[in-house]
Amino acid sequence: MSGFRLPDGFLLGTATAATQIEGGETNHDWAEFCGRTPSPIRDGSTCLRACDHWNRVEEDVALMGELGCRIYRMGFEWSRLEPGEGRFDEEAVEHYRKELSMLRAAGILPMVTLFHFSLPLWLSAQGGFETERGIAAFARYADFCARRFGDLVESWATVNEPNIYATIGYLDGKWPPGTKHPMGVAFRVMRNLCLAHVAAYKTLHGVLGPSARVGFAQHLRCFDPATRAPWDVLAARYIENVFQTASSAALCTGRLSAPLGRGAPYGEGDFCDFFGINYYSRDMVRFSVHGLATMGTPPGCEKNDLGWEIYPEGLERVVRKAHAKCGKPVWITENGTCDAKDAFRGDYLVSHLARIAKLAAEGIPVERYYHWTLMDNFEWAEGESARFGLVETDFGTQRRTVRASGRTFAGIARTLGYDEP
Ligand code: GCO
Repeated sequence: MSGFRLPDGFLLGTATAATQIEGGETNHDWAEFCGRTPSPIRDGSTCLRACDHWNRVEEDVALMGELGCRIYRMGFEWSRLEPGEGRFDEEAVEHYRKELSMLRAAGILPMVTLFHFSLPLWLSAQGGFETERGIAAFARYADFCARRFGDLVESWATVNEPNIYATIGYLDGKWPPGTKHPMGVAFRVMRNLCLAHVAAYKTLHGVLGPSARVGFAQHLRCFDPATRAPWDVLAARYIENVFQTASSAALCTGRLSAPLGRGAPYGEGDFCDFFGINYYSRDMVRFSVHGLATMGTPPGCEKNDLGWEIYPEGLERVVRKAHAKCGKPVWITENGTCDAKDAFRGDYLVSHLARIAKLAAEGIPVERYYHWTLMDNFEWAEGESARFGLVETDFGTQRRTVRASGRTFAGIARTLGYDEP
């Protein structure tokens, strides 16, 4: 592993999501989902516990200080802020305002994600983003957040990973709503989430003016053909397009293309101030007569605890592509790995940041890196079993312990460089 230097002014921090860390909230679809029998969560855990962050904000902000974080991507839990349709909760507003102020006082700039997978129950009962009502509801919520938090939030990620949300929730049925839907429904949800971003982008700038920084966090992967056979090559290209290229274009420009639709129902324009990329891994695609394609990993590759290939070059590839297409500064809004033993997370971090340093040295504007994630948390259908934290969480006692990789991160965050030991 070689050393690297990031440009002056480069910002590092961590990313989290409200549902994955806060605990204690019963008024959203993930809480309802976790409560089903048999449990749809691998280890039977529920997001009601998570990291109890709602009651430990101060401790966790101090932890970020220890890790040298200059930025932090956090989520608002929509159901806490808007527990009933059009009814907003002042106590939750106060809570988040306090948290944002605490971060700023610690010298950490807060980015807020407005939608990170959990829907208030009143909205999931209406079908969430299956219909355009979801878009209207989201725009109203964004308007509220802009007015009440605009003075404290440094930047905004409207929606998180429309493509992952639609595929795992609606195609695989492994996340709420929890049943497999026809492909058309999944694409409609993806489309509506992209348009919800466009609507929220306009709303946030409408309230906060041109200086607000608004983008999204899009999940980008590499899709490579498993063999050189033309059908595998075509399948890989096709999957890349339907999974991420079409939705990235819709998020940036408001214009829909197949399989999401046609035209620009919410207007065509320039709808991101930064391109937020969540990058984790790559899939090797093989054409299949049964369901279009199957995904795998290259033989003998290094993998994390969840079997995802560790492929740092992929980060470089997705950044190049996204920047070439959209021309905006790129922020890595998530990157990290599942490693309970902390055996390879440090190397993962270093090898991925080395790619960022290389891109920045070439003049590609990659400006920020938010590591996923601060501490082990409730990892959706994997529950508490999948550990992505720079900090280890003991869920029983809620004790946090900084891992060796956390210390590596802190060193890089402070010096903006890494020297090979
Ligand atoms: C996602 C989310 C995160 C995950 C992370 C690790 O990609 O599903 O944005 O909430 O926890 O990606 O899987």
